[in-house]
Parts: sequence; structure tokens; C-alpha cells
Amino acid sequence: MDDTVARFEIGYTRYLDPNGETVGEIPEFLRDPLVLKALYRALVRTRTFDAKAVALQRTGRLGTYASSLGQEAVSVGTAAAMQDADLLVPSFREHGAQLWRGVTPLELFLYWGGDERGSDFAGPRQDFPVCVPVGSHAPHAAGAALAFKLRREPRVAVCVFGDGATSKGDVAEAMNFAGVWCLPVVFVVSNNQWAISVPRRQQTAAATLAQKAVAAGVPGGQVDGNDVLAVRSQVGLAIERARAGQGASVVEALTYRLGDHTTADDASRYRDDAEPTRHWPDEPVLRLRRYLTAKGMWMKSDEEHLLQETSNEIDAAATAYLATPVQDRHTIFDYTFAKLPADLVSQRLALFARSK
Ligand SMILES: Cc1ncc(C[n+]2csc(CCOP(=O)(O)OP(=O)(O)O)c2C)c(N)n1
Ligand SMILES: [Mg+2]
Repeated sequence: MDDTVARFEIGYTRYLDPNGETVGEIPEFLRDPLVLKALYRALVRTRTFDAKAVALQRTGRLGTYASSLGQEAVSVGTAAAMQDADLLVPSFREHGAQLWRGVTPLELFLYWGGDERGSDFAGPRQDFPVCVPVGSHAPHAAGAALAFKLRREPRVAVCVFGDGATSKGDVAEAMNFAGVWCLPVVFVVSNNQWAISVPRRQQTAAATLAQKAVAAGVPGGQVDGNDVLAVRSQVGLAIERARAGQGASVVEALTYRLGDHTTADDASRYRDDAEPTRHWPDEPVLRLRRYLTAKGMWMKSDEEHLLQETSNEIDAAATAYLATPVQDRHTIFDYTFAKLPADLVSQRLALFARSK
């Protein structure tokens, strides 16, 4: 007699290998040159933004910044699977998703320059701002999904966090709640193998992070997070499942943090330099370019044009950011409360008095 009471399996999806060669059958909608080129442009635009942000920080003109180098496909593939009315609930490394959703490079520079106006998105107004506390946004995503469900709105909340966040109680609680209430939320784990200096193997003894979904009674699967097509397709399936009333999912995207944790970090203090060198051949941008080039969809002139166009756009945004007058100090009181509590009113007045 077999007395096993539960079994589970975690699937893995990849369509493009690191050489840009196909593995398995790419879904029909991801063979459309327009769709593929849009994904490629977004990857390049994200990387261009990222390089500029690091350069601005290194020259003392931006605050501490979390680079997404090497992880662009997780962000872009996730956002590309969303509808405009869906809700992005990001952590701090999802610049690619935010840019795809219509947050402007200027807004992102402002935010990372310490200016709260950068979180007042002109485009996707419902999207949450960057969440720096690790994993604390997951319950908010579940809560927003509950609101969508109660209002019978066909919308989905998409929450992105890192491998380290999956050890947080907030994330387990959010998944559990989403499972019980069958909520329209998708949790995307951007597993870049490190949580600052903590490597994945010290994060959990579990074989995958996706299987954390199983305990919550929701489906979980892994994708190659450096294959934007795999991310786009699997996050897309999870979103459509959620939209159809079938509840939450977890997608673990396997990627790699090629840079330091942030510009305030020096990874060489805890990570062998040989490790990122080993991972460079897996990076997502070259992979998709190889595929497009081999299919005759992308020429050298297309590449040159795109690089020019993106660097013009990002440079113009950086110039506009640097030309934006710094806000008055007292505005630090302005963005948390609709009605300022009395003790903060007096602190605000004291700051005003001291500024004189
Ligand atoms: C609640 C909380 N604890 C600690 C930190 C400091 N911290 C910032 S990022 C980070 C690691 C996050 O790792 P992971 O979730 O894998 O995301 P990644 O940075 O790799 O994208 C830590 C510990 C924080 N921001 N919030
Ligand atoms: Mg990580």
C-alpha cells in the first residue's frame, strides 16, 4: 500500500539556450518579429539606463543604486506579460519592468537621487513605488489582489522579489493568504543567487524556491530567467490563470547578479570574481540578439540605430534629472501621511525655523 498523501513536481521552462538556439517549441505569439524586437529593445533600454545610473552614482550625482545588470529579462519578460490595468508591486531591482510599464527614466533617476517625486509616476499611476524593505511588499500585493477580487475587477497584482525575500515571513504569509483566498496575484522570484553576501545555498535547504508555493497550495515553477521568452510565457500563463479566477502562482526565475548588490557594496569581498565571469555567457541580452540575428530579424544597422536611440533618450533624461531643482528639506514630511500627525507637524515647523 502506498501511504503517500501528497506529491509535487516543479517544472522548468527554457526556450532559448545561452547561444540563442531554441530548446523546445516557442509559443506561436512569441515568434512574431514585432513582439521579439520589442522585447529586445526593452532589454537594451534597461541596460542602457542601468549603466547611466551607475555612472551617475559613481560621479556623486545619484544615491545608492541597485543595478539590474544580467537580470533584465526577468523584469522585461514579467512586465511584458501584464496588461496596463494590472498592478506591478516591485522591489528595488525591477527597473526594466517599470520602464516597460511607462515609468520614465527621469522618474527613476529622481527616485534613486532621493527625490520622492520620482515615485509619482505619470504613466502607470496604480503601480506601487519601489519597495526597499525586503519582501514587505508581498502582503500588500496579496491585499491589492483581494481588492480586485472583491470589486470583481479582472486585474492581477504582480509582485517581484529576490531569492533572499523568500526566507521572509511576509512572503510566506502573502503566499499562504493568496492560496486560501484564491487571489489574482503572481509572485515572481528573481533568483539572482545572492542576497547581498548570502549565497543561495545558505538561503534555504529547499531544492527550489518555486516549491515554497506548494506549502501555500498554489502552483510554482521555475524558468530560465535569462531567457526573456521563457519568463514572458510562464509569467503570462500565471497571470491569465489568475485573471480567470484560478488564483495565485509562483514563478521562480533563475538568473544571476553580474554586478555588486548595490553601488554601496563590493562583492569581491565575499564572492570569487571567477563566478560572475562564469555567468557572463548566460546573460540575457546577447542571447536574444543571437536568436534574432540567426533568424534574420536583426541587422548590424538595427543594433547601431537602437544603441544610438536609447543612449540619446537616457542621456536626455539624465540631463533633465540633473537640471531638476532639489526639493526643500521639509518635504520629507510630505509623502507618508495624508494628514500629518501632530508630533510631525511640530518637527516640520522646527525644521522650517532652523532653515531660516
Ligand atoms: C527587511 C529588510 N532587511 C534587510 C534589508 C537589507 N537588505 C537590502 S537588500 C537585501 C538582500 C536582498 O536579497 P534578495 O531578496 O535576494 O534580493 P536581491 O538584492 O538579490 O535582488 C538585504 C538583506 C532590507 N532592505 N530590508
Ligand atoms: Mg538575490
